[in-house]
Amino acid sequence: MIMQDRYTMPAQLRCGRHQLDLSYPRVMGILNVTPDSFSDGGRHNALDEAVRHAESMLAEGAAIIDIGGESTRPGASPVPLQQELDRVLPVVERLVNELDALVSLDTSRGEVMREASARGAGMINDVRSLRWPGALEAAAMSGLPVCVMHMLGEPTDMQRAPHYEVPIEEAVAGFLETRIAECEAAGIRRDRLVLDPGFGFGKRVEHNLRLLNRMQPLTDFGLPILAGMSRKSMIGKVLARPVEERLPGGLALATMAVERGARIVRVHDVGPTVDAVNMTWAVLQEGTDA
Ligand code: 7PJ
Repeated sequence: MIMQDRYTMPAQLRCGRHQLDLSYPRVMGILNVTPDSFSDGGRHNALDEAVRHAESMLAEGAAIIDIGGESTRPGASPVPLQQELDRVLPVVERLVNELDALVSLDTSRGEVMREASARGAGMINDVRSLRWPGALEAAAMSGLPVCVMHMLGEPTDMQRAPHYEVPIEEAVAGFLETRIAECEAAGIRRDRLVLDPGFGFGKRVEHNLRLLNRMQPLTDFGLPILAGMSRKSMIGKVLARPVEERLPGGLALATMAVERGARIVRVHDVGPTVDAVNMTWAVLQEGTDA
């Protein structure tokens, strides 16, 4: 494993026509276009409403809009390919053409990656880390940065008694090390990768808490880290809050993720998170010339 400190990681990520400056923490706004999106109640599935929602997240300071057409909530099954294409492609087109947004595509399918990159998407975000057939090749061909995420199992079964033989942070780092090697072997250069611990994906609440507290094995890769904990059940479990009351808990987690080295936080509530991470960053930067 190459040891680097978190400040030597690539600070600029070329995302198609966009350049993403990661010399400070950035916020990725979640735009679900699945009718069953658990925390939006399916309210953002109409095209116009999706565009309006993205526009407001950009106005609140989102650097990236992450579009997902497949629900990966625990227990969910994959949607048919055509349905995923029909859901996400019109949204990609409008966000790129009308808002000039940096769009990331939350997908595991090579076909969706190809079509979305042809329409101007700037990043690939695959919760399955390019393990589905054809995904590695499609991602490599796109030339776009890829977020590779740790997940144990599949969304259909991942929360059924997840168990690890080694400490969670070692399991996640080992998995990501293998995925980095596979990506590099397929022609995806290391400086195109973003790493994600995969909070909530095949992890118990104790695993999630420990992983956030011990991110160093992940930051040691010297690559940007993306963390997604917004409204997740780890907040619900610790604080006994329903999904619509998880913002304060989520802000605490976003703050902590940045303090532990994350450079992208993936959230539903963009405005409050931008303030939380900018405040955190000001403290972390005190005394430097940056
Ligand atoms: C994540 C994601 C995450 C990345 C989802 C939800 C579930 N992509 N897609 N990281 N979570 N990279 O938002 O609650 O944590 S879907």
